[in-house]
Amino acid sequence: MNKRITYDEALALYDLDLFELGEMADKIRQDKHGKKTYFNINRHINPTNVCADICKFCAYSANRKNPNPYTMSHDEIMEIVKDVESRGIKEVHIVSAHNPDTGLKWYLDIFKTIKTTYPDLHVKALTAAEVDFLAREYDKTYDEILDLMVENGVDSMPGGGAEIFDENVRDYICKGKVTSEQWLDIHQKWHERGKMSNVTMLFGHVESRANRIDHMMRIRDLQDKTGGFNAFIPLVYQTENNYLKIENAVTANEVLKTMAISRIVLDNVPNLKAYWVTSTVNLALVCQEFGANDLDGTIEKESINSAAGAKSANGVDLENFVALIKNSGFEPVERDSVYNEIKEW
Ligand code: V47
Repeated sequence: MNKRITYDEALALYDLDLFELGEMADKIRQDKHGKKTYFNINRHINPTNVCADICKFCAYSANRKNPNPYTMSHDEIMEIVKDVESRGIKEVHIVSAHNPDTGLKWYLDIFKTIKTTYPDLHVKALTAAEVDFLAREYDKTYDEILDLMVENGVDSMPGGGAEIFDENVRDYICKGKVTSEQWLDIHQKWHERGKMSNVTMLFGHVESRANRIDHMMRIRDLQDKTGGFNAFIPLVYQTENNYLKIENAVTANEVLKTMAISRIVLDNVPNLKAYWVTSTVNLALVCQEFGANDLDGTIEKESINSAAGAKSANGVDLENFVALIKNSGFEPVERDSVYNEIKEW
């Protein structure tokens, strides 16, 4: 059996030639998934941008730089869900800001309404950052909030809010939000309920390469205990309309290296997602040769990353998406939200 890579060895991988690294990651990808690239037909819904927290990297929440607060009514959300369901969309990915004015019921009732009306629609909702916010705001334990999520029909949790686990960087970019330990604790508790989730990493801002490896190692440790993460999703930091003031976007070389290294380090996480929204579609296609076996989905409408400059606001259409995967030499496979295969396109 291959020896597991250590923290120091993982950090040293950044010194390798990009293509050498790509070959190592591609071998792992091919062993796990062959040429298959997974995607799903999904719709992101972001019901409110009013936020009690101030993350320096965020361009989505209503604030001085984005003074357009909105909060959708449940009727408005159900109009969207009705429309997407009628067009065959199989997952709604519902993530909001941390709105202190709506009440806990507003956050939870919508899941129950969706699930009662459309039992087959997968509800992926509430990041660990939202769980922590709701627990604090409404004086509940994490266990209580997670139980309420299950009772109200949440099927899986997205990987948002992980950012970078290193405490110093975290303090600088999103002080006051869920801590790293709490983020991991919430996912552990979710997994202990037999539920699956994803995990992200926001990179390309003030963090170091060492911080990224530390982030991956903490994920690997939890995954050893629970096995509950479906996918790792490195999110490329978008530079516009936020308070971090990073002028130079991370290079494609660094994105590809980070992808490849995460494929090597996270030997226990089955899927590596190249989230085209933050990497661009073109680079996400290249990521398929650097370890990535998942391209998220058609998305349809996206608000969080597009607020920070990503050209993703209207998603991509299915035909085009499938053709791009095929033309880049891979096999597009539609999956459900927990990675059961639905259809080879
Ligand atoms: O947690 C915020 C990130 C995340 C910026 O689980 C930014 O399948 C880049 O988590 N530049 C939300 N990123 C999105 C997310 C996600 C997306 C797709 C799939 C899944 C999944 C999860 O967006 C936040 C934060 O890390 N974000 N601002 C920015 N300026």
